Amino acid sequence: SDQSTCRVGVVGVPFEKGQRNTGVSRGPEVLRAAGVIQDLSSFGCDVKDYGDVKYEVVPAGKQLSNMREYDDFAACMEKVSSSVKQVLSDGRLCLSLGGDHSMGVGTIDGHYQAKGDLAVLWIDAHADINTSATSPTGNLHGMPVALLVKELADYWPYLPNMDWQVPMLSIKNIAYIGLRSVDEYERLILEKFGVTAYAMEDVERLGVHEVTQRALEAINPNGERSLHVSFDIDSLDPLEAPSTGTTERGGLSLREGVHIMETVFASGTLGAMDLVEVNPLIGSEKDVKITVDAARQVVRAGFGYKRRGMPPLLKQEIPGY
Ligand code: HAR
Ligand code: MN
Ligand code: MN
Repeated sequence: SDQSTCRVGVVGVPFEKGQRNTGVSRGPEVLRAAGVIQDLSSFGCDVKDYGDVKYEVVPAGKQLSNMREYDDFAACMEKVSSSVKQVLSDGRLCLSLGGDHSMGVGTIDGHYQAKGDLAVLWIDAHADINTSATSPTGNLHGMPVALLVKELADYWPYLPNMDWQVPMLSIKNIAYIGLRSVDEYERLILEKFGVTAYAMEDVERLGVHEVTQRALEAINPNGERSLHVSFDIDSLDPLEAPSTGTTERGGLSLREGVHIMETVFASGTLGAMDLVEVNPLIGSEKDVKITVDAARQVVRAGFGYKRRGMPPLLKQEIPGY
């Protein structure tokens, strides 16, 4: 059955310097402790934990303007990229647990190095497509998409210690779902390049299934590209995922998030998934549990879990007396 072919490698990215809240770096630890890995093995995935990414900082020797904690970012993402590349080269799908969303630079770079041309589905309340010249905050978790796309390469200064990373994505091969907090220059970029972007009002108008099908069709019409899904937990409504640094009300329901990932799985194109921005130091204990449970449901849907139920793994006959 196709259950036994589900092979997954998990990479933890305890990185939080792409934004200002303490705690996101503990995402991998709380997601593992809650049972993300057992969730997948419980329905037949062969899961291997590759552990957490570690890095040593090499100072760039100059300050980069409006890119907070750049040295740590550059050093960490090089390691993230090699870990993700390793998992995929071992013949596994890759699940990367964040960590803040700046890690998308590392995970997508590693995915590209292993699989070549990609399609990227970016599920987020935010577009994360600021450059250092347009970012209102200097937070790197608002910039990963702009670092990855060829079309914006000329809008960056020279980035020391990032020579390993060459912008390789075509902006046409990215689609967004869930947008509801987009900065002015981000909006300008999305319009200028005609980026496929389904904001919340599109989810309302078309429904989540249609939006997801259209997004996948736009970025991967023949299904020949390996699909990277970068799932920011803040795409969900704060009622469903309160423990994250930049909540935006009016978001996706957990059911919509799960439906997107079930549709992704059904497409048969998934190569790698990121689950980012879970911050266990935000909110009450109950908030954290709600958020982590939501993350687990979204992840398992992406790797093949069906809400209608899964058949038994070993014994295929109905037990009798
Ligand atoms: N657009 C704002 C900025 O650039 C806020 C960005 C992001 N927050 C996130 N990423 N959680 O999706 O700083
Ligand atoms: Mn994000
Ligand atoms: Mn976000």
